[in-house]
Amino acid sequence: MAVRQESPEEKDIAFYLQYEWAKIGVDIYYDIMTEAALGAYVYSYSYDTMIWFWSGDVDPMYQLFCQSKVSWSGWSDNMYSTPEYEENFTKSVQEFNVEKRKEYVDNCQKVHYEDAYYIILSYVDQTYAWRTDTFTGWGDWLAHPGRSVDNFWTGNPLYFDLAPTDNSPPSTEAEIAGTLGENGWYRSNVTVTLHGSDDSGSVNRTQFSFDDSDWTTYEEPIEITSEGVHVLEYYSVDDTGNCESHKTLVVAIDTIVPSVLIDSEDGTVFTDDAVNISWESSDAGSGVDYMEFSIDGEAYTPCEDCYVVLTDLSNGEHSFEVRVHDAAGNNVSDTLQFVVDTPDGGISGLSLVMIVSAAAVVAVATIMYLMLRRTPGPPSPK
Ligand SMILES: [Ca+2]
Ligand SMILES: [Ca+2]
Repeated sequence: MAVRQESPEEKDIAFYLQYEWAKIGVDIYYDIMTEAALGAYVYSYSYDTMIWFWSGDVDPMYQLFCQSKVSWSGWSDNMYSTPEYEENFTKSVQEFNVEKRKEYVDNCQKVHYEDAYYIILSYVDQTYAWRTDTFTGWGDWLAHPGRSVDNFWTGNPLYFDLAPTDNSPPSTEAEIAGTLGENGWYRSNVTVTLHGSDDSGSVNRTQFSFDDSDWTTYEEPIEITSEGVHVLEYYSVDDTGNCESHKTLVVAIDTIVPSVLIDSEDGTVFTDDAVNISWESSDAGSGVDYMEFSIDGEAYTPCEDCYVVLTDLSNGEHSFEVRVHDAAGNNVSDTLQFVVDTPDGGISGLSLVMIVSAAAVVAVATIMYLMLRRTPGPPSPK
């Protein structure tokens, strides 16, 4: 007995037959072989018995044909033929009347049964398992039994209708609404809207996790209202179950201006030529990015430390402003109204101009003196 090695059930059946038939004195020896080897063996018609697999169409033509002489050296497994079978089979394929044709078909089955050239191994609770999620187009097998997978002969519509389902994951884009400041920081609350899309299917759901929270199904835009750096992770799944790789969105919010406080009080009188002004400043959000100061409303000058030493200020009232910027672009100022009162009166702007002018006059006079000295006289006799 030839048995397919690919079929565990058939190997079990062979073992069972050997065991049971031995009880009534029938010895069976079986060879387990590949289906390819079994096919070559069977179609050489040199075997004794074998176990193989057949399937059937809804229409009986295919199976009756395989038991007819016309399929010898073709689909016939066993070179079976009897005149009665051949006559009924030939009439069954020539008859157009359904009821009449059924008679010929039934006759073929009767011959088949009585001659027992095949023994049908029937397993009532035959179980099939296959995935329906990787292809679409299965149709309704109850309404159309011919579509089922075990009716494959003569171009089962399944094989024309089945199409691979969606194999690619969806994609999710995050849309951010808020007031974008500097360096990627937002200076307002932020609303994140997630848009999932799928090229060849439809998005089943979008999931998100905010600052390491449990994964939640996205239903409405996500409002982020707290200061600081937040991490939003998200992904979508399509109807086929394809899952997008997780994406990460970092949202940094800093809506609060830095703090700044000049150490001196308004009205402070400085009696030294070097006026020291210091302040405290910090920013708990994006941090202090840079500082600048202005004297008496003039242009801002950058400064790195929280103090300046001012010289060259004339005696009298002055104003000082320090402006502190955080990395998000928020800024704040503090001002100081102060008085300079030094014994020598300081060096006013006017006196500076006069000193520079005097220096320039000296320089011009020196250059003219040098040029006059170099003026060549008449050539001296040799
Ligand atoms: Ca997809
Ligand atoms: Ca800030």
